[in-house]
Amino acid sequence: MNHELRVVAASLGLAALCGCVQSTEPTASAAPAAASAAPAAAPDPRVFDTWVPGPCSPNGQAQGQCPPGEKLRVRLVPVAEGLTNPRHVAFLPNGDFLVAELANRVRVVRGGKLAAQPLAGWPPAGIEASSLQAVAVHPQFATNGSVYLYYVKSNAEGATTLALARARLEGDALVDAREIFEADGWIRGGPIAGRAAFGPDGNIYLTFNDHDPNNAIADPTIRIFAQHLDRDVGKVMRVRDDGSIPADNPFVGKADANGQVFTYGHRNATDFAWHPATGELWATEIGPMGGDEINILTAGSNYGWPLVSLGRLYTKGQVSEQHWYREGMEMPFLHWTPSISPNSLVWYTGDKIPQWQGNLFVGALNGQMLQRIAFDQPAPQSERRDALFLSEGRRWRHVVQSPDGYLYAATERRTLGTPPDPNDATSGVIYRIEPAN
Ligand SMILES: [Ca+2]
Repeated sequence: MNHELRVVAASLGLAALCGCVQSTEPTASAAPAAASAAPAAAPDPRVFDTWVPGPCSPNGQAQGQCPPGEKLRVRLVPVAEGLTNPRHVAFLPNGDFLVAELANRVRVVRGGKLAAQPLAGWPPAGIEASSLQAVAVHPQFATNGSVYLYYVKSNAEGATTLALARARLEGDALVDAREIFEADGWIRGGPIAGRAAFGPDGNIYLTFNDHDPNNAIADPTIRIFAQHLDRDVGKVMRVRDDGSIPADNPFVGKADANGQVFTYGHRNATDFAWHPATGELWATEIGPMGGDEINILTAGSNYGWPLVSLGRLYTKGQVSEQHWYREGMEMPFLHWTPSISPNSLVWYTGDKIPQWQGNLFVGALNGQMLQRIAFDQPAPQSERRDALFLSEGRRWRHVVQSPDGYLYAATERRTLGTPPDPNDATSGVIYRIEPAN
């Protein structure tokens, strides 16, 4: 094996079946000396060989007269380092970008350099933000300067919900930050998480997990709220850019239903990606033990949780007495068992790595990989999933495409063990993925 190369783009399933793909080398070998051509290249570029199969070579090997595929060398360039729990990246039209850190800080990377100080003005007096989940930039940012913050809000009783604020970016400050929407999800205890993104329709799509304090036990009392339309937990919501409810939301005017609800029956929907050709809304969702999902969301649909799931509860029990399928509930388009914890997804449409155009990239937390999913592969394998960058040992929190056509990803490390590794706290890195051929 060539020791200069770390081969990490193995198709996991095929590798397990036939052993036909080289395995990952966990040790970090010296990267080639060639420096990145990008202006903001960091001193320690990481280079990986990946594999793009030929058009009639579904398993990555030559078959008959088919071309065997192509080696694709890519480099992970750390653009911003030392971040604390980065959760979400949002690009400005000029290529600068904002990073939401969990501890209520909005960082800014201008001209490829991380500003030392977070943006001033968040959270402002009067907004009870206890942590920051996402930051979104208005599609007309160039004229209105609007930036949105999606955050966890706490009350005096120790309960939490999610809320959305709008602010204006002026220089290095967020000004006039005002809460424009509060989700109907006050619950004491339980994990809480959400994402915010502008859709192509100009509305803001919001996720809210099931917020279930009983997620380690069988008691379904709280998680069943994911099926209740008069609660926002276990939902995807859709609001206008001023926080009001679009008149064409599916449950507007219905009794015992919140107008902001767009889809329901989610355990932990984590991110959105609109299909570049069809416009469909695809969403990652973290299941319980197994049963992670990608769903294609349509207004008003029910995605099953906590009655239907391809995973099991942490008790190892089934989620319900009819867990495999129910009439009127949507099954996932893709699923993973065992879990990889898909926390983000993006379609690659850029020109920087043409071999990846049309592929879906999924960032995984406990799977510690960026997964490349290629569709419309030749029969008998219509879909390929390749695990990238496993040797980095990182949790891939958010993956996004920049205005100039690169993939960027917010990552962090979480070492197992007690007490936690103190270095993990500032292990957040934003990578840019560049071709390195
Ligand atoms: Ca589901």
